[in-house]
Amino acid sequence: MGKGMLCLTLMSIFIVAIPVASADYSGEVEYSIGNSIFDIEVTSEESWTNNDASDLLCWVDENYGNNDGITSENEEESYEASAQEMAGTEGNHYLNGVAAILEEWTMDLSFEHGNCLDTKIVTISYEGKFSFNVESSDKYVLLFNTTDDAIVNNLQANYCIFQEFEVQSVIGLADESINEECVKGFRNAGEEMEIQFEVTEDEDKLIPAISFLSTIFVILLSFGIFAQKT
Ligand SMILES: [Ca+2]
Ligand SMILES: [Ca+2]
Repeated sequence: MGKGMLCLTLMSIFIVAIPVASADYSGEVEYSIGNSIFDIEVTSEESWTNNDASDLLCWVDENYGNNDGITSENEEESYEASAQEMAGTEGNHYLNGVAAILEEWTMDLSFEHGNCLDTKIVTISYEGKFSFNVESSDKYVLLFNTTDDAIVNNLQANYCIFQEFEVQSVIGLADESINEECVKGFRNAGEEMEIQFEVTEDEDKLIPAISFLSTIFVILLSFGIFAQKT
């Protein structure tokens, strides 16, 4: 199939024109909850192909190596190690206006070592944690400051952190879907993402309901004992 034909096929699948800036990048990131909503865990997979892959590896050779046009294993490792230096810095997420602090961040690249211009594909997986030093509340706003770089339009974000919450509104994600646990969608370059959510009312009501029932049970029980004695 020629390239023109492929484009046409894709266009007919995606009737709504998606502003794809680069077909050479795609990624998926998943956020899950740690101990609480204040501790978020991240895993992510990205793939870079063709020109974007070459650009990335030539940049690694230049900035983490000897700039000889060959991206070696050593250079790969020193770039990977640089991710850990991100710990302690602020991330792009905000919870009720407070910036996330990156607690841990690791990165693993996979590619064939050699001439960076010949690179066909690079995959990168990330793992990390970030936390929010914010007071607990009934209502939350999670904000993500999305970069202007159009490649992020090809990054799917899955926020699976809403088990104990009810999502009220989502803006700034394309093709979004919302279920009980997760909000999923593609990032929108240059647009702030904002998810408003609240503590589930059921959770609040469940505990008083249980204690009300046990109070009645205790009353009935003591009445029974009292009635027997007389
Ligand atoms: Ca090199
Ligand atoms: Ca590696």
